Amino acid sequence: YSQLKVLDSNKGTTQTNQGVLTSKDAFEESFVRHVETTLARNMYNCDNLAAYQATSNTIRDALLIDWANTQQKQTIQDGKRVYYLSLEFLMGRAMDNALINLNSRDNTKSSLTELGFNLEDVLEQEPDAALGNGGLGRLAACFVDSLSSKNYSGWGYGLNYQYGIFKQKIVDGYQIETPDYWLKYSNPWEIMRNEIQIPVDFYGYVYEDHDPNTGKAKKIWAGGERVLAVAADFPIPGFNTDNTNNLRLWNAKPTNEFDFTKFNAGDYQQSVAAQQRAESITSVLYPNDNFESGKELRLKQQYFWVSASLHDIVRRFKKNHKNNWNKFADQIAIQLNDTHPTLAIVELQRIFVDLEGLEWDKAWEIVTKVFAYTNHTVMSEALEKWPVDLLGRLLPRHLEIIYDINFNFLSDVEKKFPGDRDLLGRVSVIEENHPKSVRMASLAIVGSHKVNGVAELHSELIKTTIFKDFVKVFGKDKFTNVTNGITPRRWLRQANPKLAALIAEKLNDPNYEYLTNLGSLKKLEQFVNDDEFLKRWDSIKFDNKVKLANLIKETTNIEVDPTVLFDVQVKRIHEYKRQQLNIFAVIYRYLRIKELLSQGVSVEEIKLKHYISKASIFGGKAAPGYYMAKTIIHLINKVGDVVNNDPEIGNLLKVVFVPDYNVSKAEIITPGSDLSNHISTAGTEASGTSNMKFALNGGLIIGTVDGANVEITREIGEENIFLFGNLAESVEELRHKHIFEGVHISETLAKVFSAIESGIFGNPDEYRALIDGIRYHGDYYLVSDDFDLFLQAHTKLEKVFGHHGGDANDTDHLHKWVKKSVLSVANMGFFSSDRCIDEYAEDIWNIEPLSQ
Ligand code: 9GP
Repeated sequence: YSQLKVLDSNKGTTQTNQGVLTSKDAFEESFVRHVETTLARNMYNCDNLAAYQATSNTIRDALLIDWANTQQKQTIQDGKRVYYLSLEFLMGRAMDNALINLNSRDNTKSSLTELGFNLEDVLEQEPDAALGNGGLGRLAACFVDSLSSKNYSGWGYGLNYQYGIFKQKIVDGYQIETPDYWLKYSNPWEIMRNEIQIPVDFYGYVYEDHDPNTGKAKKIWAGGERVLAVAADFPIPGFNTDNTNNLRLWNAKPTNEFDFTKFNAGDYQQSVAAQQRAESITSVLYPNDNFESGKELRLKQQYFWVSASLHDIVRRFKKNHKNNWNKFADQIAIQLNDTHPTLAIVELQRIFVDLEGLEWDKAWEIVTKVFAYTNHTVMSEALEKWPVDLLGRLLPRHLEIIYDINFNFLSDVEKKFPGDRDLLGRVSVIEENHPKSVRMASLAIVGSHKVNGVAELHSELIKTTIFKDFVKVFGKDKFTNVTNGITPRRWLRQANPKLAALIAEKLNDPNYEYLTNLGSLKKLEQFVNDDEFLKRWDSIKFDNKVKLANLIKETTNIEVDPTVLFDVQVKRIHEYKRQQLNIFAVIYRYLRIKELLSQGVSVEEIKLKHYISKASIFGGKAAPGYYMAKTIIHLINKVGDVVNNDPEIGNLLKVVFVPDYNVSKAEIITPGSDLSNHISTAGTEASGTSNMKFALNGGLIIGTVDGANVEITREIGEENIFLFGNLAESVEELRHKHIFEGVHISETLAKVFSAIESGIFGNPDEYRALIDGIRYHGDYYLVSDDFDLFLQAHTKLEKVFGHHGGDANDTDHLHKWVKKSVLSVANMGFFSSDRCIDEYAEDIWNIEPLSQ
């Protein structure tokens, strides 16, 4: 352990000799020391949990050295840094990822074995850091991994929620939410920085005063409530590099200032309660995905987080550059992950004008160079608007600044488009409605130099729909696309070690360098006619399916046969993602199979001529207040109860709902799928990233022409994906038709509806809203239009899958399905989040990697 750190302070950097990462003796010594000191236990009663804690502390010690060195190096090189502001970082588990990125997995595994532990069991002890809802938060987690792995100087800023996304239980088919107190055993990966405390104010009032030195008028924001933001840092190791960036998450704490007036008035309890309330700001993650709830506490969270982050950033800048504000935009880029951090624009303007005394125009010029905004959705219910009254009460000075920003902006628009009052109304940051509100997306666009969507189709759509007027005002160059990506370290190497190893072997790349150069997967194409290779590929998939079958057995008690087609849809439950389309198709399949059986067709014949055996596997959480999504979950579970308990059906069909879908379950489900569903109504899914994860793990996709499916198709080839459904350009027309001409329910869908209405899946009233929404209320998500196309796509793909039943010598399956699987993996290089971060760095942030 003592050899951990070899300082070479002359060069201003430290070199590391991280013995614990490479030497068994050093690891074991550190492990024992942590058991005895950090945990105050002894080796005789060291269980798996203690082993996890001692191991993570050991790895963390090594990580901290890289982290400290990186911060020192970044400060010395003094290049531009990007700050990624995200209200969600859905990190999942940290240990396995750290072991992989630090290249210490083998040493740790064998050291633990010598100490009497099994690495896999130890890894299982770690709770997921579930500080996010879905794609948006997971994207942020992939981005910080890529920032480190590609040697950029980049920090994440977010909130350190005590309760992450709720845990989902399924009771009698219903979703039940229980709190996720993930910090039960403390978090070895967090470094509490109690010395970094930033006061954040709320409420109060604004008055005008005069600067005693210059005599100029200035605004003072006074009174109100004060909360402290205390930093917790999470080192983010890069893969095959020492570069270790920082993820800083804020905790809300009460100030030491105590309200003595209340105390003297005998109201001690109230002043304590007020202090306790402070902590509630960071206590819980809002469990909504693609939906804004508009709650005051949410706005408080947003301001608390951006204010602390901005003051921290400005403080760091001033340490090196004093008040040389001209350099600010050369040193700092800030990316707004969705509109949640938009108040950062206002806060930086306030810091410059009110606190640092800059002229308004000068300040605004810097602000707009610093910020860039990523839009992640076109869905109106997810676009944030804050009532002016609420915002003005909570942040009175900010509301004034927003009005000033808007006044200047509208004056410019008026000059450019004189007399176009409608345009002014549409682009205004203030929506003159009831209630009057602040449009956060408009504010984000006005205050940023670039706005990007997250896949080509989505980036085009925002330019022609929700942000059309802004394209007119600012010109199209301000709008750009950066297609999302995923980190292949977690989503290939960690989730699918056998496949990652086979690829490394075939690419002759023992150090897995392809993981930071994912384009080299292309070389796999040369093995596509090699039967031995295809068999190995297929048998790895089979092993992963066995693992998934075990997870299903453990969590639902349902047995699925790993030789059948695993047909998966795991993601947040949302009407636009259309899990209802999928379960309706499952119901149809069940009804047809029953019909065939009743006509005397044998199971064997059904398998050969009609339906191959399959397991439909679902997973995902519904926002607690989202009735329709919860109804869909209920229906899936009830269909499962009927189908799985029908003795006639056997392994022809199983329907599974895996409870509490999260990152660590995704690491098992993704590699274990044959087929995954990405079947959103065209034009609604901005990108999707699980589609990338499945394809990178050799699963094929059934999908609509939506989000990143479009580019996945382009990369892997149309023949390797099963596309169906109406296109985005027809959606408006179809919706219109539904309203004016009614919805056409095909014969197949009608059968499904009448089965549900017959009560075989429980009380039909429970599904009334779901069915009526389609039949009588306009079928907004076009389930009726795509249903038969979906069934046809299934028929087609099942022919390709064949009846292989896990038989590696079934050459038909090998040559048709497995080849497609290989070809899709070989062409997924584009979807590495490393490529994505390089694009942001070059086109938006203007930053270069650090020299190593
Ligand atoms: O719904 C999008 C999803 O399509 C995308 O992949 C993800 C990351 O860009 O963001 C999601 N959007 C939100 O969660 C809310 O805007």
